[in-house]
Amino acid sequence: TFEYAPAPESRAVVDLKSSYGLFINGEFSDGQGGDSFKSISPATEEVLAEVSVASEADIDNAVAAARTAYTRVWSKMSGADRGKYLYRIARILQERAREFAVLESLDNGKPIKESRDVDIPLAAAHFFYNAGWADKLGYAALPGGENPQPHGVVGQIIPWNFPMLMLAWKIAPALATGNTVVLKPAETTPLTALLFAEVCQQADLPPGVVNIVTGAGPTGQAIVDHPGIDKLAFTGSTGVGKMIARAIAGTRKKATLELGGKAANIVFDDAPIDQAVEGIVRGIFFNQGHVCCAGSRLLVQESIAEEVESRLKRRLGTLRVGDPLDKNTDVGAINSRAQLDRIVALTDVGEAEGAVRWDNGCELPSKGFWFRPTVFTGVTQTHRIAQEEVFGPVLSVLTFRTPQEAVAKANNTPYGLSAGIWTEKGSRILWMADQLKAGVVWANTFNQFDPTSPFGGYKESGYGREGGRHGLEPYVKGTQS
Ligand code: TXE
Repeated sequence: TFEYAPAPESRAVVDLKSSYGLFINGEFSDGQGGDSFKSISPATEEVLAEVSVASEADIDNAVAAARTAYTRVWSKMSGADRGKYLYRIARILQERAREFAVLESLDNGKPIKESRDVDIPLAAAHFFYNAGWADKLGYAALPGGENPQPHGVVGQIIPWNFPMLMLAWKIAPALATGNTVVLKPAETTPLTALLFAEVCQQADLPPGVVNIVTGAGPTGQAIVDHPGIDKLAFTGSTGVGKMIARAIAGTRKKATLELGGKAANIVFDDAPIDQAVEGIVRGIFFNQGHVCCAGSRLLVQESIAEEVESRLKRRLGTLRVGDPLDKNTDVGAINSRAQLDRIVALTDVGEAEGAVRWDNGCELPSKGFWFRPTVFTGVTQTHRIAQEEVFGPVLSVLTFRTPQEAVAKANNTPYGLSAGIWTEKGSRILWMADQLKAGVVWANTFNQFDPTSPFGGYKESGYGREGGRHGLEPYVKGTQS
């Protein structure tokens, strides 16, 4: 292990407060229950800030504020005017991008080059994209035809792996379609959502249109159960997703659920190998593997398996693991001790079940939550590391002989969120994409995201789509989810 001093100059762009309240009806206030929790830096374990816990009474207030804003202001406003607010928010996000990126890396542990080049620019892009729809909903082919109707007040619960990006995926289409929002960020990464609340003030967004409430599971549960919520959107674990589906069964509430994944990244023997190796690395080590669509299973054709494995190990040796604020870092910190414990437990099972474990042997910082980029070879379909989401920097390698076998193995998990195919043959790409039970299929690339493209899963990966025109659908009446 080694000690490092977090890069101080980039940290200075963030005006970190020692404590944060809830953002309800356009203002910050402490939670009524008086409880708070600590948001800590996963890279150093230092306390970044004390954050209020929203109680049931606070959720009542947030929902009431959202309802009033909906009936008096937001539902009366023209789409063009709603769009102006969204454009304004998007521009402020661009102006304050550096501040958001540094705060995201501090609170989440992800490398600054990812928060700087992916999370924050994409979050702004989602606001721009949805702003463009706000006055064109009649052309969006949504239920409701020329006059699609919003649900009203939407409760949104998001995870910790892409805090700002998930916020943008949720808030931008909800607002564009005329809903108002009560959003809860994850308890390990609340800070960029609270900075976003400042952006709402800066954009003069009418009070109550966006409310940010912080806290853990019980706060989320209070949103799910609140009778004043018309629709829910959730991204997180399959367990909590199922619980939400049960909680709203028999009520008028709708829910969009984006849950886990166990994507196959499928490499054929005619693939451009160097590109494929980069795609495998990007597929699983991007964001420490805390990615629902991560390419956590490599399916490699038997004839090239040995070569791919050895190239992969060589490439992993070059990954720089460490300070999230260092521009050269490739792999940052694991988001929380709880997540690190889960990764350790499941990788121990992988070893116990007989898979061969290899890690890149890099030095790890002495404080914080860290896990070395790890590869398991000799994995079979029944191994738990081939079936369950590790949600960490851990790749399971399986082999196949024929395209049919690749499809059968790729589809053989409870999930169906994404998949990747590496081959020179266009016809094979089309055939595979059709056979794979995955909401997103990438060909000769992986983990590419764009606001114009819908994202979402099959099977236990959830239902409903986010992004693109399809991402507007769940926010208007007359849809299934
Ligand atoms: O998720 P939770 P956790 C998977 C991944 C990970 C595992 C556990 O495999 O290892 O889930 O992560 C809120 N009612 N994913 O425990 O608990 C919670 O406060 C309402 C995949 O962190 O699902 C947070 O805001 N809300 C995933 C959000 O749910 C509740 C991303 C997600 O946390 C609640 C995250 C309740 N009873 C984890 N309990 C993906 N699809 O990207 C918790 N929450």
